[in-house]
Amino acid sequence: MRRYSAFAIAREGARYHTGWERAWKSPAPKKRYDAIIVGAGGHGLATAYYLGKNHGIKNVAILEKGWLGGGNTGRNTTIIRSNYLQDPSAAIYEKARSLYETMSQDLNYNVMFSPRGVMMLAQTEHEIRGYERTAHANALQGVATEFISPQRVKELVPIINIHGPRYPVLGALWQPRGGTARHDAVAWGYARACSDMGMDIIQQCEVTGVRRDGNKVIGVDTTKGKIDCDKLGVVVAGHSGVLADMAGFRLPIESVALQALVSEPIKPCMDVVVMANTVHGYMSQSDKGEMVIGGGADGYNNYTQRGSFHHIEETVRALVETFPMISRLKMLRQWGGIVDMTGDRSPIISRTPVENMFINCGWGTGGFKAIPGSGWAMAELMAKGESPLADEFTMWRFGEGKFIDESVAAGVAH
Ligand code: FAD
Ligand code: PYC
Repeated sequence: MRRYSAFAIAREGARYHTGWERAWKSPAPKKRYDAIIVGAGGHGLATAYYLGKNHGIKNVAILEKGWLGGGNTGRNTTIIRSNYLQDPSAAIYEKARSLYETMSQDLNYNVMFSPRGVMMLAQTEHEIRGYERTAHANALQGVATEFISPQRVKELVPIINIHGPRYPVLGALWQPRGGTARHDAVAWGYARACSDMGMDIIQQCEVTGVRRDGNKVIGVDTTKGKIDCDKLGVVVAGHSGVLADMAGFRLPIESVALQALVSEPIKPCMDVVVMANTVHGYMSQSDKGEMVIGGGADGYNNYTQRGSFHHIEETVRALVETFPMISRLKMLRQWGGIVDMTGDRSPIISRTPVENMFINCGWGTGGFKAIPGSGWAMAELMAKGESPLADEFTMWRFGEGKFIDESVAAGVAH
């Protein structure tokens, strides 16, 4: 086991946070790789990392059309939890949550995992039943959650108003080992570890075509030229449909914007994460003191990575009854990311109709929490042709009617 000290972590963090990452030199692509991963978001980087670490496959390139972590990975609100209903979901999200617990040591990079606890408020009778059912399912799955009373909610979150006239707090699904992590540190930590293994992370390199010999993938066309590979992993979130189209098949994915905003920094006032799904809002406090706030997804499909004023208004208006103190906060920043939604709100980790081409997408509004588990499963699938964690998440389940319905656990309105 590598030794590291708090000082070493701080020094590493400073090196990245002061702009070292902006000077990351993308190497020129080689002519051929054993595996190419398209997309240097968290899921793509984690896939490459576990290909090297778990399966010894290190002649790997990660191709990114923008900059590493610049997609949803660097735009998300970092909630980590594994309180899903269905067994295959609980397995992969809990695997991911448990890998987050030791990620800083594993990568020797401080990802600031903070298991401060996540609660999902029940504000209707219907939600009480739903969350009690999830707590029972989680008990059988070995995921530690419990349904707690309104009084316990108030003890854990003193700033909450549990007696709202329209949306009283009737209880909550509580996962004490859920929490948050620093999103860009997760991307940079995996990136550095991949680079240390000799992998190439090539930024400003957009994949523009998938090349095949018959039905077998042989490489990609990119804005930096042709590159050959034995295996291709496509991990591009909201652009998955575009890549599938290049390879000649269709995916059941819709791309929509999900927005978030942060307030000015204030003194520590809330040390857990709260999601209020009936009112379509959620909130946590960052280490800098900003209140991190998000709402539901936009109601129409698009590829515009932007926020909008009407969305701020809707989200904040919804949350103000439950958190009256936010009515006096100044908002600082707002942004959007393009999330890849499937019909059953569960991901796709799958072989494709093209031999040796694999796809990982459909994490929708909730994939940050899954990054290590997803990378673990995708790497296993690419290396061995199968992975127990990924078995149920094939793209063919939509044709077979074997949905993994997680519309409640997804936790964000869409
Ligand atoms: P991305 O990080 O988007 O990476 C995909 C990469 O592929 C991008 O960098 C893109 O540039 C690249 N790419 C695309 N096309 C090409 C191409 N042709 N060639 C090369 N590269 C290409 N999840 C949670 O679990 N908890 C949360 O609290 C949470 N909050 C969220 C809040 C917001 C506002 C948003 C937008 C999302 C949120 N999510 C959350 C969801 C989460 O961010 C995503 O599910 C996750 O980050 C997806 O990671 P990824 O690696 O698949 O995608
Ligand atoms: O999946 O927990 C989640 C989430 C919260 C906000 C966006 N996604």
